[in-house]
Order: sequence, then structure tokens, then C-alpha cells
Amino acid sequence: MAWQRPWAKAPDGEHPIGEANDACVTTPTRIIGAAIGVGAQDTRCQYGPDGLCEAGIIDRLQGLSPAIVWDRFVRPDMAIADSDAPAQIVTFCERLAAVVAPIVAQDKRVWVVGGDHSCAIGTWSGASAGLNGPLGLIWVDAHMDSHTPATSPSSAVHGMPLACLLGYGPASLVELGGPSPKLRPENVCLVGVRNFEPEEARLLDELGVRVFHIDEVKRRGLSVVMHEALDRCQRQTAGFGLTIDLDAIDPVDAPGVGSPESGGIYGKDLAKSLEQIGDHPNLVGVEIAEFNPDKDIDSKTAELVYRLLASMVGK
Ligand SMILES: [Mn+2]
Repeated sequence: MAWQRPWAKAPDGEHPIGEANDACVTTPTRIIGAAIGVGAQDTRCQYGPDGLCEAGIIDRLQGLSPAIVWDRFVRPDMAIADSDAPAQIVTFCERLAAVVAPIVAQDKRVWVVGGDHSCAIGTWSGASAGLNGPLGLIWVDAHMDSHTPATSPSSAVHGMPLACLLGYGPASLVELGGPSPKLRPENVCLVGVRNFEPEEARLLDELGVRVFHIDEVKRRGLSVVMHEALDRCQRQTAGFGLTIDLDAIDPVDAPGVGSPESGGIYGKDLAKSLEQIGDHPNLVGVEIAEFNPDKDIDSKTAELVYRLLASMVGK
């Protein structure tokens, strides 16, 4: 199915733009490294952003356009013990939200590279605070990330960020950086889900969040599904974001992730879909989470992070 991109057409319809994604190459974009790991049982995703720097990925991303600029690392508070994960994550996400909010308020884009997926609470609370109106979010993930402390078997916060953003979870996370909820259910879509607990599915079902399970993605094609997700997330919102948990992608293409799940989306298919979203004028940011450099094989996953973000700017 051909993509329809009404935003890429001039008002008179004679001079379509966006073929080379020129518009988004010049959109000022800030890259933020979200070095958090205590949201997961295996904490090594904390080395994700440093791993991307060491592999030269951040330099290459900046080389895509003068408009794309590294901003900073956000790191955990050394004064808080790692054993106190909840306190660590609250402080970390407050810092991250405080960095993201002004960037979004200035109509710039954020590219957040993680870090375990608990960073999404900080990124999207910040985006919600910086945006003048409701936020939409496409959540690409093998999991639902919609546990609350009452339902989570592991208590790991990287299994809870979507629930928190929807208003379910500890007040310290739910109300972080602004009033709850940060997201309304009708403005959220999950894509690529293939492993979840019934309690999470029940919460999302009751709220009416659209979930595109992996079977539907494979049956209808990723580009069709992403187009539908995009339509839903931008229709009633002032802006929308995209959060990609690298475990949504098949471990063949993304071995270096926190919690690999077989039978996922192919990296090249996701990159192709992102080309079609990158030039949307209402896109406020992209987050790529759960990169674990220790588990990467031949820099495959690091290269994929580069490919996905480069696709956003038509490169
Ligand atoms: Mn996730």
C-alpha cells in the first residue's frame, strides 16, 4: 500500500515536498543519552548510550545534518544507591523530563537513546510538559510495558512505563514533571507485541488502547500498521512521538537488547516505515531504548540504531 502523506504536499498540490525528507533534515534535533539501567533486572542497558558513542554512532548521526546535535548524557544520581531502584528512577526521569521539555517547547526534536525503557517515563513526561496540547505516542515493543507494582512479577520498572504515562502506578512516577495522565488511551498505539501478562492486556483493553500484536503486523504488513498507528496518534494531538524498544525487532537483527524475544519485526522493515514518519511536521521526538552493548554481536544492534535514526531524516 502506498503511503499517503498529506503533510508533504504544498497547499496548491503542485509542489509536493518531502521526497528527500529535506524538511526534517533541517529540523533542529537534539540527541540525549539516557544512561539508566536499574529499571531492569539486568542493568547493563545503562551502558547503551556510552556504547553508541564508543562505536562512533553518535558522531555519524551528527554527521547526517548540521541540524542534528548531541545535547548531553542524563545519568543516575550517584548519591542514591543502585539498590534503591524506585528512587533512582524517579530522580533520573525528573532530570530527563527537565531536559526534554524545553527542547519540545522550542519546536525542536529530541532523539533519546537509552537506557532501559523506564526512561520513557522521563522522555514522554517531558514532551507532554513541553507540548502545547495532547501528546500522541506510537510504542513499538515486544512487550506491553503496562504493569503496575501490584501486577508485576519482577517489580522491574521497565515493565511499567506505559501504565505510568497512562496514569497507573506510583504517584512519584505517574505525576512526574506535570499532571497525570501524560497520555490519553485513544492517542496511543502499541506495535509488535508478542509477550505479555494478562493483567497488562486487561488494563490496556479496559482503557481502549489499540494494540497491534505481531500476528497482525505480519499479516497486514508493518507499513500498513504503522500508517494506521500514526493516523490514530496524530489525529487528536498537538504532537506525537515514537518510542522503540529494540526488543520489538527480531533478535537476528537486534541481538544486543535487554530482553530478546524471537519472532519480531525485521530491522529493514522498521527503517523503511520510519522514512515515512520522519518528515511529519508534528513529530516531536524518537526514543530508542534497551540497547545492551555487552550482548551485541558484531555491532549489529548499534548499527541498527544508526540506521533507524538516519531513516528518520531520509538518509
Ligand atoms: Mn519496552
